[in-house]
Amino acid sequence: MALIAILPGDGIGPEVTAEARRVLEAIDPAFGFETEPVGGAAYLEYGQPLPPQALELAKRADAVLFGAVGDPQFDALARPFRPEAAILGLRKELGLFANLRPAKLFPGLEDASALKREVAESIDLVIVRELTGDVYFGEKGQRTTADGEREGYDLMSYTEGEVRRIARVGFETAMTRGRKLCSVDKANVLETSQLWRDVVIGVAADFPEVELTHMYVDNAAMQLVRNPGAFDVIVTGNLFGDILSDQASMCAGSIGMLPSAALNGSGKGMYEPIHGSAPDIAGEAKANPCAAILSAAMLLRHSLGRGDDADRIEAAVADALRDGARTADLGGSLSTGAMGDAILSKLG
Ligand code: GGG
Repeated sequence: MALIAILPGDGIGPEVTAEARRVLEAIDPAFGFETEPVGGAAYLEYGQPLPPQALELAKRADAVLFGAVGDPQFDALARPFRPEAAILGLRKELGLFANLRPAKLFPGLEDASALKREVAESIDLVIVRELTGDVYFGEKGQRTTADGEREGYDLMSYTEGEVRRIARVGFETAMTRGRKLCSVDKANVLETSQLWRDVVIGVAADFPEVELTHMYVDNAAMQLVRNPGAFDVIVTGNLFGDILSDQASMCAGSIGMLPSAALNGSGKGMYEPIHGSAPDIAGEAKANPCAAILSAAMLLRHSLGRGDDADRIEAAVADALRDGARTADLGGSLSTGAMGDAILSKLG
């Protein structure tokens, strides 16, 4: 039976992954689970954010359910010891180059959206974010200039191969949906983006049924709040995708609603809510578990070949929300566990 690695991480990570695990147990009591600390929690216990046993578990498991990492108490640490090194290390070690971030407004959440109701209703898109390149993984550091000033740098680079493989995921995703792909870059300024655009146009030849458009990232940020319904699938780089998906989440009601799947093309994947560890509400049972539960649904669909069970979970979330179940971020007062109960009660 499938082994699911749970890496809860920091802050609200353990609270939301606990609810996602309850849902997975309800789907199939035979699933196996193993848990290891990562992030700040692992640093405190083992002196490193991604201990070898956590990485070994992630490699051995059929799929990984990740919570969130980060805490201001670790801000002064050198980068390799900071909690975020766990998430970046896992993505790199597992080769998880493609990040699917669906954003849609669940019926009933119109008033929670940052947008006007009639605009909010139209949002139903997927952001395909490149996940193992760009400034996150380029050469980085701090140095002193000739004038004696401190200077920080993060190299932005993409190879043709890196762009080609994420572009293919973008086109393939568009083929499963509305057959519209918007490639987001900053090709009027950045060399990486000019290469990005050339390569995406080359890949488009293999997908004649998909309507391809290009948009500068600043315009995409504007269009996401002006007319999100115009987007079907967005393919973009690591940094732009990180920022645009947080923006899209507020259009869809809350950052607590957006799941994600990080994939490497082998069936193996790491699934996590797009939100961070929210240390301000950690331990208060206020966190919205929907994004983690929807991430568990993506895990079933993409890594375990159980699309019907994924559909059941997504329908249960929609039903619970339609009945008025709300955590604080959605304007309600349910605890994390009570929101999990509301969703479980709809699973049938
Ligand atoms: N669950 C998402 C999370 O923990 N985010 C914190 C983080 O390090 N994010 C960086 C990124 O997603 O690239």
